[in-house]
Amino acid sequence: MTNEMFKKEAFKKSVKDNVKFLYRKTIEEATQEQIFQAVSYSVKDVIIDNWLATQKAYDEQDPKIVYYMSMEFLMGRALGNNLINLCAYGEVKEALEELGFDLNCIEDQEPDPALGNGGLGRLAACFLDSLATLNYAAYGCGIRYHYGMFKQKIQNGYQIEVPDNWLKNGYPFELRRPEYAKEVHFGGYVRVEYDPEKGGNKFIHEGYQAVKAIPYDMPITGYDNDVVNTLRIWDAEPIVDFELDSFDKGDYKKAVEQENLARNIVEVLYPNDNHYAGKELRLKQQYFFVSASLQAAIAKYKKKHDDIHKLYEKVTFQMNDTHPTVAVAELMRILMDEEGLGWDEAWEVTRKSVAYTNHTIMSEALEKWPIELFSRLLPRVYQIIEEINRRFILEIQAKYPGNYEKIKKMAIIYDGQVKMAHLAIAAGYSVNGVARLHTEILKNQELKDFYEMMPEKFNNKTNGITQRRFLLHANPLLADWITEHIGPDWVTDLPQLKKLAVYADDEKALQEFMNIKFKNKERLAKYILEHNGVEVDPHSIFDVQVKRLHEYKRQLLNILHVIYLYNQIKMHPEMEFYPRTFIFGAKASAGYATAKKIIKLINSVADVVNNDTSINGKIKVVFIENYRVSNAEWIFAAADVSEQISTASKEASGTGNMKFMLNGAPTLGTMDGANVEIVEEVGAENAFIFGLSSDEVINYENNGGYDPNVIYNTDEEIRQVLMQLINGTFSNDTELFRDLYDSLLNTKNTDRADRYFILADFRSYADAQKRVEAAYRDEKGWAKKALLNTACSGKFTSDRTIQEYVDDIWHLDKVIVRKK
Ligand code: B1N
Repeated sequence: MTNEMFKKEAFKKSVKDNVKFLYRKTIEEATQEQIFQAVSYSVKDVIIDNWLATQKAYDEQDPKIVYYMSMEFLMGRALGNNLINLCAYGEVKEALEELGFDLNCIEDQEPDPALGNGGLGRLAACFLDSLATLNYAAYGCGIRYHYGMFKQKIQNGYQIEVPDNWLKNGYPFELRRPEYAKEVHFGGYVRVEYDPEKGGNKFIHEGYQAVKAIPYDMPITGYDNDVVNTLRIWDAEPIVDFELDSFDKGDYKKAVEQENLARNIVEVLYPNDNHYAGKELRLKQQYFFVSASLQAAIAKYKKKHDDIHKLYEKVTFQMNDTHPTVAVAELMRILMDEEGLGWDEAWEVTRKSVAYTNHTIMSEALEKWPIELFSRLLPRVYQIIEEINRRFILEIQAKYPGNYEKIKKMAIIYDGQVKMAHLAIAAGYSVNGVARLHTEILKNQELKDFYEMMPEKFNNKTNGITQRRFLLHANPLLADWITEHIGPDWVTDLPQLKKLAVYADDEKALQEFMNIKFKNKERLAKYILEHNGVEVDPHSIFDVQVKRLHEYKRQLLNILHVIYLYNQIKMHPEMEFYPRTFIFGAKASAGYATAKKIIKLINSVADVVNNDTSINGKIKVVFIENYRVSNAEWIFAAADVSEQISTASKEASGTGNMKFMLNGAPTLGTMDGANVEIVEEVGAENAFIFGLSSDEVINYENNGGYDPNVIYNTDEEIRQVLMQLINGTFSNDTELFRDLYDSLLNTKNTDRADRYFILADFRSYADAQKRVEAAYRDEKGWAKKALLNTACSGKFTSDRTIQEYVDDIWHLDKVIVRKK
């Protein structure tokens, strides 16, 4: 099913024409980047027709729409993905070859739109792919950051952050829509006036600063169904230029301030993952895109419907964590102050329209805004939150008379802070966690009081990933092999992969499966040589941990274990050891000192180990610079072992774990997040599980932690590894890693020692690693495990996740797009 446009000759002509129009060049004269632009415009041309057809279908069929509200969309490159979803990848590859170009190199010209940090942002991107593929009407709503996630350079082993100017050459897959601009107001004060018509008070917001929000739309193509949905990201522009006339001299200062506000607001993505910094600009960003998105959604609804009381029948807002939770109060404001509804009517509409997803229980990620800041920046919105809080407290009191503990724990405003999660739960009609274990922890621990008061709101939606990007595009060899064996339906029906299980004992199939893995390892080895200058052996075990750097994810456990193995090999040169390549990739938040120090440690260990000829290259350590969506695709395809080693209870779900599994890498992990469900699907014999359970961890935590010094004092080998952090083994500066050493043993900090149970889990981890090695030596046994991981990964498609959101939360209708 290909489009006319993708007939080779027509496509080649279109590319040539674009090169001519855009650059006044012939195809021979154009640079690779210019070819990328020209090809993208040719592809966009096809997409625009589908986009129009989709809008028309939505207009005619009037389906309910979900607005996925998220501060982050980690889209990754669009060109290859669009070609995949348009089923035109092969044709376009050939057409370009005939013009003398390699599609892979052309794809490589595209900046990686990195408008997100990690899992939360990438999940949003996978959800958009699945929504379009499943024929649901959806908008992604977010921010057009001028600078996305920074580029990471490694210099002398340290992370250096380089600005990501992704818009520098213009981004071909976006469309500016100035006709849908909206105004957003900050600061000022609220004047209360009696309105005789209403028989009540009117609230008039005055003295504010205004910013113009301009939407840019990016097309989201569904797979082979002609659907094109929209990711709408908002840019900010000053309002002064078109209102300058009305400014008297006294307003000049304000005009300049407004201009600065507009300039700053969308400048940069906060590079924090699982961490709340409490910055005023961040709250401005949140309100900015939430207000603009809600205004646009309501304007669209009103075009077709005249009863705003029934908004929730056609519209639902999913809040991706608490970051867009100000939506609750903003919707109330619009309904009351602009649409003229009374409180009770507005509340009825609001509580039926908004739903909340929780993505973390890490306490440092909880958003709690100081009242002073909040009320100064958003005076009217704050007023509304106060009233929501007052009424919510009355409800708590009615349910638990005299129980003031409950109020203290559950109030939306308490201790001088606005607690965004409490607001989201009090207002939302649904509260979900992102893996079964995580949801259980929410219900029984973190949000226990809320669950007891309103159990009907709570539900689980285990995360998923799109197989279109993370298998079909990322791993073409395996994708083709699978299609040869079970047909192509897995592309939109991932549980079909189960059919591969019959090959689990078929020697030829296993051999082919592992040959593909080997080719992917060669591809990655080449990348590593080109980008890191390190030579790695594709015959070694590729043991991979790629994800954001965070203490709870325990990259430190991994590298300490590498040191331990290194010591073992040095001490027992004759011992059997299967060569291993430990591959890391991780960005650390710019302000997260411990995380950055762990990056330095990994690189320092790499320096020592990789250059120690006495170990005959048995261990290699590689830190892949600038881990991001585009190189992730190659990394997952090449992995033998998937390191998912977070402290149990801390990783809400994880989604990288699913991408490894899909590509045939068994999990080496703790019983945390979605690992639990991965093991359930693939069987414990096809994974390597270790460590404390979440119950054990939570138990320790509720009782003041545990004492790592007992382990330090009794386990000589662990003690040696720790000593090596501070005795000059990995740095001449013996103080360099002192903080890491201290964090584990608490000889200096007042904080709890080894918060993330690294020493507690060390032995169990080392054992699991031994089991990995033994299993890998058994070639056929390993191939079977690898293949079964792919075969059993069907549950983890985001298509399944989205269908569950639709069935249990959103209740959307399918839309069929037919082109004339
Ligand atoms: O969300 C992912 C999960 O798979 C991960 O387990 C989880 O860690 C991740 C504040 C976050 N939770 N919270 C964040 C990101 C940015 C920020 O500013 C918090 N990210 C997650 C998808 O469910």
